[in-house]
Amino acid sequence: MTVGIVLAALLFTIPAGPACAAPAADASPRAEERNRPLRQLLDSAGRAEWPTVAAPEASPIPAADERYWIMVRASTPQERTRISEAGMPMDEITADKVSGIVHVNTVKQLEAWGFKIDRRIPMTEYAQQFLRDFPPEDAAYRNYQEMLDTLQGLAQANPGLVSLFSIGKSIAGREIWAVRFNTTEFGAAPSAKPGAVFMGTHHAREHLSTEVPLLLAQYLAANQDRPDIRKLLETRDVYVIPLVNPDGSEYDIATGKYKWQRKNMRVNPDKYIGVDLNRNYGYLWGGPGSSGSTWSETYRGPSAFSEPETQAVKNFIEARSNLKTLLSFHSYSELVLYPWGGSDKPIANAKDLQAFQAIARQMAKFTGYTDEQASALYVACGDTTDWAYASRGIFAFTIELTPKGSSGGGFYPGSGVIEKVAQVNIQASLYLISLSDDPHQAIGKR
Ligand code: 0X9
Ligand code: ZN
Repeated sequence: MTVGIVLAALLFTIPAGPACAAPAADASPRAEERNRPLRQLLDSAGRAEWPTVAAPEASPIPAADERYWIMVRASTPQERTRISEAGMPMDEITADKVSGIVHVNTVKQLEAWGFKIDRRIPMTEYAQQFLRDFPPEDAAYRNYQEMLDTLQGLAQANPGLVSLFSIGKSIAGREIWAVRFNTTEFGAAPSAKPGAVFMGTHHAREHLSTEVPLLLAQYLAANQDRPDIRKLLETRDVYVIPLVNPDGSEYDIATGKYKWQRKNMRVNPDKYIGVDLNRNYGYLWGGPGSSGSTWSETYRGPSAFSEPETQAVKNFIEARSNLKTLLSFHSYSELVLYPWGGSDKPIANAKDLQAFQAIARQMAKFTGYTDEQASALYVACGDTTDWAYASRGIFAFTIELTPKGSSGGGFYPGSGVIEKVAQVNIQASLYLISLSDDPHQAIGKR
């Protein structure tokens, strides 16, 4: 299916509205790559100019980098002066060594002058080792700062629609950001309009689950003048929290090589790192499918909501009684899941169960994924959606993005999948937003 056809399906039957204004594009190669998927998403439909967001200047690795990181023996100021004359900035100095990044000519000069070079690493390798970002081939994925740049750009460009605020801090002190789409209320002001919340990346390595809600937010802003989207925006209170676990996510990419991190970055008393945030929510906390061992990938934490990240989500949701629907993006497996996940019993309220099933079925149609009760995958207590439904009556879903397997799937499916995955999940998300006034209306529309 072409992008145009997908978007035509997405946009229901209402014709396109006028294009949005586009701020100046960030022309850096990295920003170009990062903005590419969504540009295609929109431009190929012949629709809105894409409002690109200014990003900090990137430092791409030159194609033919003639520099080296080196460590040279030097113990006196005189030696260091001479080394400096050869063209070496001394980034680090110890009693008997200096290290820094130099051109190959400096290496030759130092050797000619008789200096002993203990270590030399080509710059391309050095950057791979120490780059605090996604590997270059996955530059389209946004790190924490780039995600924040995107959200700030949306809020600045759309003051009558988008507001940005933090729902709380992570265990390492990073803000957990939310953008709100509401035409009449901003920031933390309460709203009587039915609310929908979209979240991503409870699990650090599931970076695609940050991109999808981010792209949903960008889509809503870019298409705000389309009559169907306008109608949704005027009648709903929509929140997007793309990165619930910012510490884990940044740790996962900190060296330029993925770390396969799942949990948050809590340093447990025995020094094992992390709590599984999707086992830390308060409904049936501590039950099957979660672990009490700190070393476990499904460690549930010492108590329900022990983690600042889940506590922030809890506070956010409990402060907003208008929230009616929730979608938490994870990866991977191509599934649309509904409660219960902590029990293999079905939801007792027959009308709610019917609505959950009908909505999941429809979202599965939009995405091509499989819909089922979460426990059909496996029983696991303490996840977001069980708590949201049990404690707040919210129609809460988990979507597992991307296929299984190594090619175009798994936790690191590559940047090539972003556009397609976003397209179908934006459709499912718009559907969920549209139902948020009364999720039961889905019954009978299967
Ligand atoms: O195990 C999880 O938390 C989710 N899968 S993931 O691979 N992203 O880790 C699935 C949660 C679904 N809920 C339950 N089965 N309870
Ligand atoms: Zn997950």
